[in-house]
Amino acid sequence: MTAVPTIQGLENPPIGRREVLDWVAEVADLTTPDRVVWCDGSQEEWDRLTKELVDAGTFVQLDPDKKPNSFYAASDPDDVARVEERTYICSVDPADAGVTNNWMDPAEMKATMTELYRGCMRGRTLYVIPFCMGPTSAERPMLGVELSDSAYVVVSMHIMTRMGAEVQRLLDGDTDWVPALHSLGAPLEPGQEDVRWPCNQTKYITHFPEERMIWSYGSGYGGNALLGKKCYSLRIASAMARDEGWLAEHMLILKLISPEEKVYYVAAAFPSACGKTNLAMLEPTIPGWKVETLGDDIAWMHFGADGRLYAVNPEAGFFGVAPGTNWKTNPNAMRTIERGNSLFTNVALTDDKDIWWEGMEGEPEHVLSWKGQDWSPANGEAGQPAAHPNSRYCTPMSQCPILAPEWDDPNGVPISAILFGGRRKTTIPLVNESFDWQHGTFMGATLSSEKTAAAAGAVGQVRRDPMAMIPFIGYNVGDYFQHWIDVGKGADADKLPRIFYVNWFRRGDDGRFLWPGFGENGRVLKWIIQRLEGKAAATETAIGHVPTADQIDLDGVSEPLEDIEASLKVDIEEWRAEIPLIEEWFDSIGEKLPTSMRDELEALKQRLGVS
Ligand code: GTP
Ligand code: SPV
Ligand code: MN
Repeated sequence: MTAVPTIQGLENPPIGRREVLDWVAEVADLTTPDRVVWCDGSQEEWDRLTKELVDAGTFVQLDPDKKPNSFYAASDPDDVARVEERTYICSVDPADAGVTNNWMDPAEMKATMTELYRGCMRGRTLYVIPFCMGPTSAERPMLGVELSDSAYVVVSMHIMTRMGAEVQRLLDGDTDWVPALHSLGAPLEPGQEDVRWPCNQTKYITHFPEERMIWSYGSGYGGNALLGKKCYSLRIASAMARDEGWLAEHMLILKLISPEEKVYYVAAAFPSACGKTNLAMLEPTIPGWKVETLGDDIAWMHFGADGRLYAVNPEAGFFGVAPGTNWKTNPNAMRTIERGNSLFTNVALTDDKDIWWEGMEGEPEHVLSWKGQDWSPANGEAGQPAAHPNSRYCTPMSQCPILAPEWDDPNGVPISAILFGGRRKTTIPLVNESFDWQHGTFMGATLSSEKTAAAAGAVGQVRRDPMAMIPFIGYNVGDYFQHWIDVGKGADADKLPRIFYVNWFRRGDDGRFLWPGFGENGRVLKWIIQRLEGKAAATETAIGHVPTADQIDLDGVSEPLEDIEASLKVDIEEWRAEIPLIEEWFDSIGEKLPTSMRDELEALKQRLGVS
């Protein structure tokens, strides 16, 4: 089809690729924006759009002396997190979406959403955002084009993805690209005044895995709207990875340097708001050990020519949980945001135009809460927090003072250990090493965690969150487990990463954390590395190789030894109580559950003396 000349900006595109141009024209025709803007990722574009967002009241510019070139935004109170119940995998066969995803027939979904999209950008601008996930120098650059009517999305994509001339050049070649359509669903009638955070009560976050296509509607928030992130890099990429023999995972990537200057790369999957960013930027408390960061949320892992598994972070920024971040828990995140060029959403705004959140040092006398209300420590809106529990900072990775120089290497880094972890008050010990890859896959497949504020819904409830991927697997969870098994089978066992299961969140009777966490987690990393080197002892238990307190370096830990011991305890009764929960979870998967996972469960029951 040809371009519709009535929409300003549709002519003279800086892109030559016919399929892209046709798609833009088709979307413009359907959504009827006032104008089309072709984004180039430039500084000029950032300056122009952030100014427009300030003028519109969406952004408040922060004091440049405190946070240069940085902005504050408060969302609609009903648009604060991913909406899992509105997230769909529209595979042709419902069995390919499986038991953990919402499914709708792709044709039916397209019909429904096409009606929602009709005229939905009236009075607004359609931004064309070409982007690349992972280094543009990759053998196969992972391209996408997001069409969005949100300037907030454009500037967030500046931080979170690679944009710019090189991406536009690549897009004009013949590399595959993912179309990702996004609308706030908030058309403006002539003369109608805009709101600060336009969105729609009706929300759809939809994936068409066979077509490698994303349609999102109604939300302006993070993982619902920045479509390069969870939608592309996990849900669509996991389906690509299944078809092509690699892994797309919800994992941080870190580099650990021992006192002997030996280098190890570790990937770790924890559910949303369970400590990935914190571990990725760890400052170990034990002398001589150093961490450098490569990624805090997503890892793409491919086998290299040497048979090892190499990880690349597809993102270029951190979209981190704000509350709890401070100079003690995560000094490197604080240093990264201090350098400015950052966006803050749903945190509190101080009277001197800086940001604050629960857990940050220097509690102010007065702030505007994320809901725009007066808040002070005393009146605290009847216990309401000043910052939303899922408030976020969005900041360029390049500003992180401990960024590993190889973060942008298209070949990635060879992974020595994979960690799974969740937030559990009981049962799960501080650290546990799997017997082998299949047992490690079982650990991941049965990972459980208390629900956090990163997704809408009740916080605190224990749910299974396989590989920390339950909201992000773009296909059937049983097939996903089989894919993990197959990846292991296809590899040289000696070269595979070793798999561990950690829990920083076990608690005592009074609710206190048994393990100090944060920088002290370096002690657990040290034990893991020494296991790889064959230098650390462990105790073989029913659930895996678990250290006793004297097998971990605890020199200088101030917590009582009994607490550390309790954090490491393998309590057979607690584990017996866990079995029916695992059985229920496996039963829910049905016939696609691999027999090897059933075998692992039976073996665990035997070791626990459960019939
Ligand atoms: P997403 O960005 O949602 O995927 O989350 P994440 O996994 O990166 O979580 P993050 O590192 O941002 O941590 C979330 C919350 O857990 C913060 O409030 C942290 O303060 C807290 N947290 C992180 N590490 C630890 C730890 O070792 N111990 C304890 N007790 N809390 C921790
Ligand atoms: C998560 O929820 O895991 C996040 C934030 O990292 S979001 O981008 O909303 O997915
Ligand atoms: Mn995440």
